[in-house]
Parts: sequence; structure tokens; C-alpha cells
Amino acid sequence: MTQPLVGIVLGSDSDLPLGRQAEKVLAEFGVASELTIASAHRTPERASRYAREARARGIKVIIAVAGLAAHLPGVLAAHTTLPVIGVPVAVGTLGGVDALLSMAQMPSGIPVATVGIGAAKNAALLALACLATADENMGQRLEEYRERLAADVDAKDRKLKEEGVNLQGGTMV
Ligand code: RP5
Repeated sequence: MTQPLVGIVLGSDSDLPLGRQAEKVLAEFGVASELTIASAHRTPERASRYAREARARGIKVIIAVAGLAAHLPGVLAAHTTLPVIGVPVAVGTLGGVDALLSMAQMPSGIPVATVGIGAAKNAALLALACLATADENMGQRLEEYRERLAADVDAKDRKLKEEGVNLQGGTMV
């Protein structure tokens, strides 16, 4: 079995769609991941044990997906020196802003890299960038991905011009 390099930890099974999104992006880059449900509040022992044991199990980066008072990434970060990337979930009355701030506003010394609300794809890309610091081939693949993104933008711009769409109300350039 391929060694998982990224641990995706979900606060609840309701976070699974975002976990799957991250898993898919990682798989597209040939990186194996593992999905775990471990809540900072409902299973604090298991969540902290996961973080404590992750490095020895070969995990290089942890992505933590959680909503509401989203302490999961912070608790995991408290128990490991692996990079932890938090994905805030848009759930509850505050639409994910609560989770975003819980992740981003970590006390000094225990950082959590926080992506946008629901931005599981960016979390996966950031995890890949972490892996690329020790893997030139991965760095090259990320370069190629960026080139494809740029080509997509160029193609959309060409299409607009071919269709004669004028977004500014002025002359197309
Ligand atoms: C958080 O509360 C989870 O990460 C989830 O985003 C949210 C709601 O959890 P459930 O009530 O669906 O289990 O702990």
C-alpha cells in the first residue's frame, strides 16, 4: 500500500465533502492521503494522539477541516511540529467566519496555516507545496499546474474577444 503523506482530519462526518475534495486534488498529483474523523471537543484524546503519532507514521502535512468554534487544527498543531493547514467550514449561523477566525487567530508560537472558508482545494495545493520543498519533481508538477491555470485564463480572454464581449463598456484591448 502507498504510504499516505497527508493526513486529512475532519471534525465530523458532515465535513466529509471538503475532505474528499482535498483527497481528490492530492490524488491527481499522485499523493496518497488518509482521512480520519477526530473531534477536538468530542474525542480530544484521539485527536491529540493522531497528531502526536502522525510524524512517526510518515505523515508530512496535516489538513484539518472543521466548522463552528473550530479548535481542531489548533489542537493538532499543539501536539505536532508537522505543518497543519486549517480549512474552515461554512456551517452554522456565522457562515464559517467563526471557524476562519478560530483557525487564523492562533496564539504566538503554535501556527496554523489557514485557507479560505471551504477552500479544501487550496489546502491540498498548499500541502503539495510543503511536500515540494523536499521533492523537486513535485515542484515541477506544481509549476506545470500554474502554467495550465495561466493558459486557461488566456483562453477565456481570447474567447471573450472572439465573441466581441466588452466588459468595460469601452474598447477591447
Ligand atoms: C464541527 O462542528 C465539525 O467540524 C463540523 O463542521 C461542525 C458540525 O458538526 P456536526 O454537528 O455535523 O457533527 O465540530
